[in-house]
Amino acid sequence: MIKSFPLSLRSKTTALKQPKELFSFARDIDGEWIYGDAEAKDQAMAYFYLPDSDVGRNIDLGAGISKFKKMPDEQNVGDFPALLRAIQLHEEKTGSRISTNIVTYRGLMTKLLVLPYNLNDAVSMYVVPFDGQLFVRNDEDAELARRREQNESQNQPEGTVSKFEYLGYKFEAIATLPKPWAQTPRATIEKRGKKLVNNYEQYISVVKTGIGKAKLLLAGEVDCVFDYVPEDPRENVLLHYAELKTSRVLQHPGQVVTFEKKLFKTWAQSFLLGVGTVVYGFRDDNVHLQGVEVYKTEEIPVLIKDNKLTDQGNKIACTNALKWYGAVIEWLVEQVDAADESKAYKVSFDPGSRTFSLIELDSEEGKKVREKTISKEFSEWRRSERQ
Ligand code: 0WD
Ligand code: CA
Repeated sequence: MIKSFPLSLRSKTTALKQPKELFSFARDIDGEWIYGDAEAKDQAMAYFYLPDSDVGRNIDLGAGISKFKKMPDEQNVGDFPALLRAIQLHEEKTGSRISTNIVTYRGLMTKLLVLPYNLNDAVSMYVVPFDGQLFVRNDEDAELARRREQNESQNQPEGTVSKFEYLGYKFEAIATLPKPWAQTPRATIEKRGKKLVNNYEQYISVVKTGIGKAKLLLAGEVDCVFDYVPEDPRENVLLHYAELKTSRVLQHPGQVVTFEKKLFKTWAQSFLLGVGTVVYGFRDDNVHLQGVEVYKTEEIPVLIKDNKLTDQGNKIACTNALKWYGAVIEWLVEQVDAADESKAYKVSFDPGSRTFSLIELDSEEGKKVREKTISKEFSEWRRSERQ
């Protein structure tokens, strides 16, 4: 069975739910997972701290690159068993099952949301119905092949990091503290420019959100707390989180066009998880930090809309992207029987033919994908719940 979905389809309305954090988990410097919301917050949350005096210091975002601790690409592909284990532990603790239509990593939904303005990027992911929900997992082989291709085209030896990839992690290291400022020893603040940089440590927020009639559980990496964590648990902590990014300084109109596309992707990524703030570090060609700009996520669609420099051509409209995303999610939920545990599907977008399709896998491949996606432990947990 192959079904394709016209790229021109849009839902009429985009009834959106404000995402709400259910819990968090984290990965430590050794690549071990930290489960439990309190533990993850205590051990892995970072706090934004970048005073103007630091920004004026011409910080070298390439410094320390030879000491970068890089997780091998094959291990850094969006760990599905870890997510399912985190969900199970949360369900055991609360005594209730999270019953969204879709369970997935945020990054995959970002790919769908930005698709109308990224028609040159292929998309490939698996959909596995289980226990009344659709578990959407990355096509890791395609992802790794894409990364290898990218490394080869940039003459980047495997296992090493390019200056441009490194500077993003370096910016995070110089712009955050491991504890709120008041609780951080002065020496830690002063020495953070020398801190070893790695891509092992990450804090992952798991949120419940929705578009149209569909409800989604999304797990996504959050870079830091922008201002403070509200004491009242009824307040929305997500609005206090920030996404950190870097960009080259903007000097020519052409660079503004490129930046706007990047800002659109960052908006999509942050919007899906409900992250309140986006912080951009701007660097020169020698990768020295030249300036910092803070954006509220909800303001970005208006900034893009009002940008006169990008008024020509296929002007990006965030609401248009949302209507596409809403229609695709609705279509997926309608097409795939979430109760049929004998099947598995691939969702893909092929830039060559510009087709967006849903393909039922043959029974052998389907079985493999199912086994890889739904861990035995999670399957047993949910089965025990059903009785
Ligand atoms: O397809 C996915 N969602 C992937 C997820 C592809 C590769 C890795 N991951 C991993 C992440 O490392 C993390 O463990 O999944 C977890 C969180 O996923 P997410 O929040 O859904 O991922 P996304 O929104 O795509 O990216 C968040 C961060 C990135 O930060 P920036 O500022 O660059 O958006 O996850 C990292 C990266 O730090 N990340 C990657 N790191 C190396 N290679 C990659 C990648 N291909 N993709 C995301
Ligand atoms: Ca980031």
